[in-house]
Amino acid sequence: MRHLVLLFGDQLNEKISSLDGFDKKQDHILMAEVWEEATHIKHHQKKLVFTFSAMRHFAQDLTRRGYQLTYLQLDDEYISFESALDKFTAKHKLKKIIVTSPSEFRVLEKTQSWTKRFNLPIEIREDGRFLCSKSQFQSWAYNRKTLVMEYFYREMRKSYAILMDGNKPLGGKWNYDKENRKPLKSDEHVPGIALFPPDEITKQVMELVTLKFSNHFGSIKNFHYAVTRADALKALDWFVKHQLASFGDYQDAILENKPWLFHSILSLYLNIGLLLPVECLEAAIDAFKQGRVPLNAVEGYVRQILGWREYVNGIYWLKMPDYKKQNFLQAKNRLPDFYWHGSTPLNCLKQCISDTYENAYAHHIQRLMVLGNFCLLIGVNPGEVNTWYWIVYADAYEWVELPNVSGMVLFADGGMLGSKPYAASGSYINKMSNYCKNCCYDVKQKTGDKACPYNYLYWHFINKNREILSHNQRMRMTYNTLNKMSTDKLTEITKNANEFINNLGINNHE
Ligand code: FAD
Ligand code: DLZ
Ligand code: SF4
Repeated sequence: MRHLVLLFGDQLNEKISSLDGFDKKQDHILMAEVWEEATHIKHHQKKLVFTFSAMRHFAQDLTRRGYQLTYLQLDDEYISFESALDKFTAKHKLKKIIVTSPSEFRVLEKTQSWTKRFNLPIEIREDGRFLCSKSQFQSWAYNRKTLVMEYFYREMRKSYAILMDGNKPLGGKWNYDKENRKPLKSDEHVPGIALFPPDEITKQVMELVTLKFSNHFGSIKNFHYAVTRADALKALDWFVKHQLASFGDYQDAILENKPWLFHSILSLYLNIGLLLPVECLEAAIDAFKQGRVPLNAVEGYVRQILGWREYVNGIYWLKMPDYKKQNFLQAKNRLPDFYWHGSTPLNCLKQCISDTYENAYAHHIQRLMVLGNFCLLIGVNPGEVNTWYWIVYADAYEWVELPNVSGMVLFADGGMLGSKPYAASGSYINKMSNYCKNCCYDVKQKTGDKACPYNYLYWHFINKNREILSHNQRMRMTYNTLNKMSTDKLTEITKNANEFINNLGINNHE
């Protein structure tokens, strides 16, 4: 045996860089289900089913294509990648171990220590699935006063010549965000998503997860995600045919009991490797060129994939490991228990937690403006919020979860990712969703027993962080409004908010 390629569980693509130059006669692949990865955080049960089933299908696929491959199923012997490699390197004489750079800082650090441990050269190759390499992002970020995503996105559009008319953006505007904020009527038809019933392999994994991980968060029932590349490509096709045309218009909308709306639900497949970002972009742009989808929809989608997705990956690798420790607003409270069971009278939170529990998925505005916004307003410490998001979503890996949570939601990085906190009162949730109609609170009331808690929590948050945030130009109007508020009103807001937070039992007095 010449080279051993260790394929990590989120690198499920034949085009992964570690397989470049693979010699089917002399080289070998190792894939391993290991306890450390499954339990270092208590992943949602559906996420475990998705990951292990996709890994097993991919291994089967590669073997059919003539790759020599050893697949280790979860077993007490294989605690970690190291124990899997210990066993393998003891049996086989190798010249080198090759990996594509792992997507997580913790695992990269481990990998870098393996040369010493196994007394073998370890070749760590760049992950070519991203359209902006770590070094390209570093060059872009170097010496910039601000790392605003919009500027990065424009550079990416230019360098890949996507939706461009020469040097100018197609249609004259870089961004159609303002047109992409339409609320949806409750009776509006939504197309649903492509569903893939579990096959034998998935059913076996479901049994394993039920047996070993039933104490993890989330429902295992009704598993319907794609676990093969062929099915993930069908899901992409479905999105482009049935959802993309309305993706832009209703990007920020929320409806009760309609978890998918016009979202693609492709993040799972992109992040695990079953789909490549470039092929999602090509499919969307082809549909636009054929006149099947409007510009605001395709631009909205391109911005998410070519802009946000690449940008958060760039930020993660630029700023780790310090990024994880940031807590600009000094938030210390604990995460409310109901984030784990959804039993709360606040209907918006109850619905979003229930969707998350059922599907290991919630769409962007649910994650940002309902679940995240609440944690921001009640001052939950970034560590616990990050862990929750990392556990509960099937598409969650630290590289993408951390910048979204610490940067976009909690303003824990002091404004590197977002120029101001995404704090909002109940009226935003009422404008974009139909949750408030079925809630015991009144979204129109600002204070008092019946008032929507988001309303007084919002002003309490603004008031509490006055010293830190009032210098921010983009917060000027908000502070002008606060300054005009009567002392009585502000006292009532503070009283309501403190009582509410005390009743949650999350105060950390340390
Ligand atoms: P669509 O609405 O169809 O969007 C299209 C694609 O754009 C997505 O598939 C995704 O690949 C990409 N995208 C869009 N927004 C972002 C973003 N902000 N960051 C990175 N990629 C983006 N996304 C994850 O993939 N994993 C996470 O762990 C994750 N955690 C998040 C936590 C919070 C608090 C927030 C606010 C956002 C988070 N996101 C995360 C981003 C976004 O919410 C998800 O990518 C999106 O909901 C996935 O569903 P979709 O595929 O249906 O997306
Ligand atoms: C998410 C995950 C889980 C639950 N289990 C495994 C596993 O057993 N083996 C594996 O190779 N990968 C797994 N993964 C994905 C890893 O967490 C991911 O490969 C690392 O984050 C790489 O940096
Ligand atoms: Fe949420 Fe407030 Fe609306 Fe209730 S009234 S659903 S708590 S925003």
